[in-house]
Amino acid sequence: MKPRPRTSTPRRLLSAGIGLVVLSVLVFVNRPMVAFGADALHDFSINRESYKQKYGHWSRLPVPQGFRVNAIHAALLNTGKVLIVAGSGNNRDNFEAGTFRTVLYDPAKDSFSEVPTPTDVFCAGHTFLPNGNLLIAGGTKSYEVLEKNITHAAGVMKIKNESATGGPRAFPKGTTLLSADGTAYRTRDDLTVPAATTMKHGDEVMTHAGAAEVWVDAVADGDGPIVDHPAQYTVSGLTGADKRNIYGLADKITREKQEYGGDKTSYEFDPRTERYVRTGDMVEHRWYPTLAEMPGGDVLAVSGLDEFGRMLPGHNERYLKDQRRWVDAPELKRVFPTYPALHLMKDGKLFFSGSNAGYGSDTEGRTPGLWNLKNNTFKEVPGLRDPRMTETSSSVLLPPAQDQKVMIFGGGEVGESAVSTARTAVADLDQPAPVYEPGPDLPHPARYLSTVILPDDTVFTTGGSSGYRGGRYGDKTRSDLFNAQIYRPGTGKFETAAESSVGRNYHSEALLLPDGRVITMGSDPLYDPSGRNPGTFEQRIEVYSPPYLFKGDRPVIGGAPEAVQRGTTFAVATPDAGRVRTARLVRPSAVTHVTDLDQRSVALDITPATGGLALSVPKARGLVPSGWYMLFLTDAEGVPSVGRWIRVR
Ligand SMILES: [Cu+2]
Repeated sequence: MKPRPRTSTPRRLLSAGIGLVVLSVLVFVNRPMVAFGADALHDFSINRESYKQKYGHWSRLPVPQGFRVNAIHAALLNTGKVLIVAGSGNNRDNFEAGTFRTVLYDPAKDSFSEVPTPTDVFCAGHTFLPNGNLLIAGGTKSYEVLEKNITHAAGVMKIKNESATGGPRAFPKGTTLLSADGTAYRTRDDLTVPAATTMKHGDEVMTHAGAAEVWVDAVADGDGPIVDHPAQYTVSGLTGADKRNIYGLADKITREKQEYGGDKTSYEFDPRTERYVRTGDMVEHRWYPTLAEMPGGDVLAVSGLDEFGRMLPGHNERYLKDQRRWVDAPELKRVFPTYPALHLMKDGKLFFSGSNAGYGSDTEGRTPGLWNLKNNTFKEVPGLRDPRMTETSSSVLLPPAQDQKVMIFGGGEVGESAVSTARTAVADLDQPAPVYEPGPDLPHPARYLSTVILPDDTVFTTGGSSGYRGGRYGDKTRSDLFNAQIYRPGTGKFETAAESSVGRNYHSEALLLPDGRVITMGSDPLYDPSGRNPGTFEQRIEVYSPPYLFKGDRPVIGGAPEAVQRGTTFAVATPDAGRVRTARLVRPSAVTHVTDLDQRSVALDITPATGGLALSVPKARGLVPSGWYMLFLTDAEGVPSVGRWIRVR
């Protein structure tokens, strides 16, 4: 161990004192210098070594112009690089131009590179697979249209085919449908309607019409073509039996707001080739789905908006990782709001913390609870204060994962509501009848708070805003929060951390880097500071160095196996065996909309061994899902090693 050279304490105090005196004089005698003086004093304070040791330190990451993107999704790959995905980046011009972006940031080399992005993965779901690839599914097929911009009536029409003999029928984009009074509507896409199917029930033959849905637009502008009730439509050009057998049905055709429409494409992002590799499509189109790891390593896609912007009514599906394809999962039908936070627990159940982002029923599917995938039962977990304020909250499986405790932070009421909460709560899911117990309040009510598990068994929380998308809260037009804090599960308290200098609200993310720092990105305010004009997407990136990086030498991992088996013990070489107190496998983050279901920290039992330590990996797959982890050795002062990548099989 070689101690890091340091200025001696008395010298540091002396220089600090002189600096303070000089700055104070500037502040008092030179009025025009006041602002500069205060800033300089602040700069001076936050750059003192003693300050960093207590609160940590933020720095701005210089991002070359060509790599500044709207960070909507971020994931740490097992190459140590950060995948930053924008897709169209919530920018209509990009969407219409087909400009979809993904960049990779390599923190080890401090370099960026561009990755070709085949479709608009904006607002897809993602999770890491056991092989280390990032499964990314869903995204954006169409952008929302606000009511004020809608010039003509439109809606979803179901085209039905009662004929079992004519085969599937294709209708090109622009096919006209007519209402009873002759009003014309045109289809927006090509469409194939399957033939009817027949089934024998005893002597009776039952016909089930084939059906397919398509978006239709009224040919004429204005309110005339609005139909506010279910009605039938004829397909223009069909005659005879065709005209009787094939027709359209629509619940309503209106000039209401059109929501974003989901996509069904799916990829595995390969960290080695750094490319998107197409898999089979999803069964459903999904915008804002959660991809949750299942106990066996397959993945469940849950919730989302369909291609017409409608909430999927509990239709979930699973990814068969070995076949690289999606299959319907009607046995797991269950309604959740969009981006539900589903944490994999030790026994294979998924805990829905209540956290979610954006859309869904006001009432159905918002109650926290344990979802048993074996029999599709759901056991509610009661006790959450402010239960109506779970939208835009965040939640995390507290470290170590063995404690089986999930904590929820902040959140707001459903939709564009001015109401948000500072509440936190912790559920101990190892209890036979788990309940949410109150945790300490956050310093301010917060939506979109980022939560990052650190290697020293604490949780760093940063960013967020009190108002909806950084907007008005109380008497302020902007409500970004710059305070950061570290939650210590051992004491159940928050400790103040250094303040960030960039506000982060909607569409922002933070994740742990292998070197123990935290990177923060994104933010998508609805309005500019005046509160009247549209906001600008935040493209600056910051990096936070926690206090443990200013406390001296870090334990060193000299050698470790590349892969280990669950339930076995492996050896690590370290010259610091004597001072290491904990060993953790930290699973890398894959985060969007402050929902990060991948990150978790698993405790390894430590025993002394020649030349280092022997570490034991727990047996339960629900505790340690297969995949890549960062191994951190941490000393009694909470100073962690640099993370070393290990694959758990
Ligand atoms: Cu979004």
